[in-house]
Amino acid sequence: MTEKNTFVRMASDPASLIISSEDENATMGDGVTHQDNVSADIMDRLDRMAEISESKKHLTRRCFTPQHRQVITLVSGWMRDAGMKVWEDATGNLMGRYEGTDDKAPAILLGSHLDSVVKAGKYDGPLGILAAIDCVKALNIRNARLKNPIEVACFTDEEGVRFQSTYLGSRGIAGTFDFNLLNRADKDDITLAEAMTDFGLDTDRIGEAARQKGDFLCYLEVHIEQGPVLESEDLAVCAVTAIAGADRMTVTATGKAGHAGTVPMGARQDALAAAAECVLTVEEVAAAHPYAVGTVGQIEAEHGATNVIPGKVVFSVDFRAADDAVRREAVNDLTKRFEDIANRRNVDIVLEQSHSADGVTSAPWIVDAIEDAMTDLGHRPFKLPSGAGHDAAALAEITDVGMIFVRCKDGISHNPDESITREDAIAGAELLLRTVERIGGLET
Ligand code: HGY
Ligand code: MN
Ligand code: MN
Repeated sequence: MTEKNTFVRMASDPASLIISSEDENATMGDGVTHQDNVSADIMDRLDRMAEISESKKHLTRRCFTPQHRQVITLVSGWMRDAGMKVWEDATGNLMGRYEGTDDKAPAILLGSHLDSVVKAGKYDGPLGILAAIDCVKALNIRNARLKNPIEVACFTDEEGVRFQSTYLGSRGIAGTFDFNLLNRADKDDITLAEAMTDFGLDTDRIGEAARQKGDFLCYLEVHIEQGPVLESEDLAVCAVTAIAGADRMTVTATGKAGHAGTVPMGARQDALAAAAECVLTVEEVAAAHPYAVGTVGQIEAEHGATNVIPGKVVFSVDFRAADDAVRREAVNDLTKRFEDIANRRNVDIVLEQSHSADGVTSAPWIVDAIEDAMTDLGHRPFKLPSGAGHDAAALAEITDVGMIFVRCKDGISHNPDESITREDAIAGAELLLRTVERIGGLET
């Protein structure tokens, strides 16, 4: 039964939606939509978050740092203003909840991550957080309630920069937190357990962050594409079909330090030369496998000096592929070739796996809801897989997941030149809202 001034739109599922006449798509004169008003200052808020950095020269915000605390303080205020109840969970995720009309219904979980890589862009993580907050704000100012509650998660540590941990907060919620990480130390020799304790958390209670499978109807995340496809398709947004699996390793090459001027080339056990050959091997093996990528992002010669033959070198390997079997085969190939290099150069090479996650597929019903919402909003429906990892991959353990990509300039990310337009940021927030309305059964 619908009230005057309302209309019913059949949702992607049998349940119909009752949308108030102030449908957020209705223009408020000169084409300005409801979302334009709700997210009018989204770029200013993203700039504000980007100012909270460990460095004065660039944006770096790792987990459990004073800057993590500062950004929680800032964002939690925005979450309260949007109408949410706000708390921090036992792994340091900042959480918010906007009640629905049926308190027994599972929540729709939205969100993204608060942490960044080193010398990061402004939008990787924070865009998804603000899109989620604005989705709730858009409902709240219309006094609209879904059947399902909405929860927003601002995850502690997705990038894994400080402790090579990745998905730390989202795995806390998924109940897959790796407690072995607690003894892992950062570059200042502070362990994760110490950092979490200093942050005000009790590491004995980490398990309390875990949510049950039935708690959520789904998890939806807005994120910049971090690739060039949407730009080439001249599209602002799209649905994400899958998230590639990844292996991360820390490799230690141990040779023999020596005098750069006196040790003949044939008698050297040069750890850095061995590591350099490994780096090029990562590149060759990735190139030899379909849709695989391999990266050595960090390398350090211990006590390195110009006139010393490096005795010990530590470097990282990040290896991914669209297909899990291909990734596993490639990593095996890599391991064997590292052994050959070790034998030929009389250098010891040890690989320690720091992360391994298989690929994750978005729930088809969510991809459909996103594409239907794209049609509602006048976008050409489009979808593509993600080569980048996202918290959605961790949450897939306990609920169906889906993602919305937003176009970013030249596909640049993990780089201060990361750039999006205000219109595309708002388009991402608007598509999230429409998808949530389609999934959540809006009631006014
Ligand atoms: O590494 C990734 O794919 C993500 O940015 N953490
Ligand atoms: Mn990200
Ligand atoms: Mn990232």
